[in-house]
Amino acid sequence: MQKFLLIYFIFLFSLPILLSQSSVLERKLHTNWTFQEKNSNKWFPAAVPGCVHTDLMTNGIIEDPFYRLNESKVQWVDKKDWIYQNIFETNEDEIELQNHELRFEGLDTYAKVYLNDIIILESNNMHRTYNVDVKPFLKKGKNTLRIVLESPIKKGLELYNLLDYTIPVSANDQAERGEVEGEKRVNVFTRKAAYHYGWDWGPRLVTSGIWRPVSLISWNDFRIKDFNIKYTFDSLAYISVNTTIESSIKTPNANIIIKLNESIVYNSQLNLVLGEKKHVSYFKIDNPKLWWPNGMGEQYLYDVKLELVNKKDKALANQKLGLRTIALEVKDSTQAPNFFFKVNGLPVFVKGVNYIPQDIFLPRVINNDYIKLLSAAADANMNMIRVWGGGVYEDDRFYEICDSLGLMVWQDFMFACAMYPGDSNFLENVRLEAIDNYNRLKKHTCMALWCGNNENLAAWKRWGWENTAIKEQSQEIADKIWHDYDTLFHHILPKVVYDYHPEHGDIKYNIGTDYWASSPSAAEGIPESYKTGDTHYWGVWWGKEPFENFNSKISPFMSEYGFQSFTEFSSFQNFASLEDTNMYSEVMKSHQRSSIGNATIEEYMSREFKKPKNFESLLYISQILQADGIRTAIEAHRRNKATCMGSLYWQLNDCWPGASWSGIDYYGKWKALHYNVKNAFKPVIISHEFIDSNLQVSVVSDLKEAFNGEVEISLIPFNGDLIIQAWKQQVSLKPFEASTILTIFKSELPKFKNKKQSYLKLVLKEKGKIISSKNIYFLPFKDLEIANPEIEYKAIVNKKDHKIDLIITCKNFAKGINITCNSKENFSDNFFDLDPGQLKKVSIYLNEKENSEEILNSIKLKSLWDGV
Ligand code: BMA
Repeated sequence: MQKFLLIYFIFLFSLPILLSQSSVLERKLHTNWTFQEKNSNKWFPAAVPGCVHTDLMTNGIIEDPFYRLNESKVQWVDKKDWIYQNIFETNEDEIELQNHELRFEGLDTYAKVYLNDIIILESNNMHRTYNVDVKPFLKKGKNTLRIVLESPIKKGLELYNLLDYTIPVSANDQAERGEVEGEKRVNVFTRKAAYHYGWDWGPRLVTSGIWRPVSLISWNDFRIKDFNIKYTFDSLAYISVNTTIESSIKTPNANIIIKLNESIVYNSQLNLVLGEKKHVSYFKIDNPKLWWPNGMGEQYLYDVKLELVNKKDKALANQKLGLRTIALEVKDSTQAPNFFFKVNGLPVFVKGVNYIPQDIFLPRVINNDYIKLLSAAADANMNMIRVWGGGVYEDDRFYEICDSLGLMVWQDFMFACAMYPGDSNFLENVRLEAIDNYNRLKKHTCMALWCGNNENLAAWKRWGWENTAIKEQSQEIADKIWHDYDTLFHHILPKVVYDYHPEHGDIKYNIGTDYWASSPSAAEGIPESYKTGDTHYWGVWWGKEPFENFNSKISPFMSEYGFQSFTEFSSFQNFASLEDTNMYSEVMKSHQRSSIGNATIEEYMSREFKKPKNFESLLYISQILQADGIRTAIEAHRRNKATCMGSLYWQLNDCWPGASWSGIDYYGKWKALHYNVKNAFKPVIISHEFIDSNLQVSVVSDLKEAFNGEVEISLIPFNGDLIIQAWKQQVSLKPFEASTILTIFKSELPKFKNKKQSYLKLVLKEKGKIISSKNIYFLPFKDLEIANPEIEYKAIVNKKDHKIDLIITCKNFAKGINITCNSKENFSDNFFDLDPGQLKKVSIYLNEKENSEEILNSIKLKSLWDGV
């Protein structure tokens, strides 16, 4: 945890800026905005970046849509057009500069932009950045910038009605809840985050707004428009820097200087020309330090600074540079593994998670949220995040933090669970969006893979959409829909990745970022097979299959699988009231968007646990259930690393408060799942599986070096009497190896007479220290005879380190010990099992503002025994 806190502070105080140029004036236009509903005459203060729903909330016009059932009261907002207006001043010095550009990094979505009543831009894609030359329109003194945002629903309906066929779209578009005419699912017509239209873990709140920064950029003479770094390395690294310079003067006397970690490594004269010029500079690094994913080594990042200077002016730009190779290796089904990532030449078992946007109202997500969430992922031993295709291409901060934490990024293009239009306007819009974002993100060391879409292929070929289109429309229409799919995902997007790929420049460099057309798929255009490619396994949850099936449903790369839980009680209290404390209350049903949600949690819970004794216990036990299930999956994937090289569960986080598959709730509270994932993703784990009722014990290592340790297995009665130390064995594993180290035949197992009163404990030690452990229960918890654990704790306040240490013990075995208190922060551990008579230390981290007395008085501990 400490390492991540340190990184957190470094980020807080040194926000890296990608392009900061002294001769270039860059001014954010983020103050003095007002907004109105079009054709009303009342203006209200507005926030930019922001969105209409949050502005309406701030002005007291709507209530918080997250609270109870309020979401349904604000469905009118997306049917209206909105106007945002800003009056900004320019002074004499500024207006004198030769070039002026307005940069819009995010307009959501159908925007007409006027500067001093002259239309300067019409945009229709929230994922794009628009740069507009405003020199002819900018005035000295007052300038009025007005942005008219048309209703995305009205526009969507217009486009929908123009088509003479129906494009299949999943029910995640909650058109009915959105009170859309004819319940038409219009999300695919608009290049806007699909999850705004609803998803099975989120509300339907279709926003409009200026969701990313707006800046006025003014400059004289020249500027660095862009720069890209390419490299190749072994014992020496050869670096080439491609700079695009834009100049409005011709002077022979400019110099281009490159500094690496503050030392000059390149200095050369350059002749500027009017307009754009490209310049390539080269330098070498002796004994280069490499960048590694989390858990495999250091995330070394060089600091590259570029200066363009002449006697009068100076333009600056900088970038972080991590030296690494990342490649996706795809092979045929006769080979194993056949779908895996190699970093710096070594195969990497991918441990990670799927990410969705952190809020339905995107501008509310701030730097701190990125740091906390991504640090939590790295802290849980992850090395990859999949940015799922129904959200957005994330903010640069997201990728910068991933670079620093060693989190590789699997980046979907923004297409999910739908087929899409194929007209030329749509395709060109998407192509430009892909270029914008590919170029922006390729500068990041963390980028590992670009993927065309999420589940569009699966929907068409496996969920039956193709057949329905043939039946309900015609073969010709089905062919057209597939043709449009093929054009977009097999031609346009891979071409962007190819054309703008750093490898495809003047020299063959080896920093790859690959393209995979659809997740899941076996190969291009071929649905998932479990033999090649990646899979989304949803037999558990959607198919109601038992958790044990995670042990056998294993493919070369598990890019999705998951199970839901509820938020903890303190989070519930933020969005609901005490009258809602029933799983089937209107509020609980409304904050559950999976069509089979609460009943499915209840069904799985009844397989494993006794009926929770109250609502609070239900919430808590749902988290234990989810954590146990997903841990089964992670361990199974890791044990089978000979064939399976990746495990990304669904999902890391939430965009609103409610039931979902997340391991961290909307308020940042770690669920039981996240604590358990941290253990399951440790570099070396002990694990088990019953095969034909024989117990197989395995050890899995992701270490680059060999592992030597010792396994101990004991039979422990719940009351702690007569612990039987049953097996002890030395283990030696080769680098990256997973191996079954012991099989205990079923004939040996009955030695443990009383299956209701004892459990088997697997412990893995390295140099005498426990590094991983696992409890095996012989029956479902509901059939075990667990007594009151009689948990006790002692609290020690550590003011210096802002924490409270709890020393916890129990007389009898305790399952899922859950600490709650008023602290806003998470704990060093939680939801853990404790052996009878053992001591466990847990730290509660406090933030600067938290009062330790208050926290101490609010501490409560419970375990499964208290909940049923
Ligand atoms: C996956 C995702 C999402 C969805 C999740 C849970 O397949 O791609 O579309 O939210 O399942 O159903």
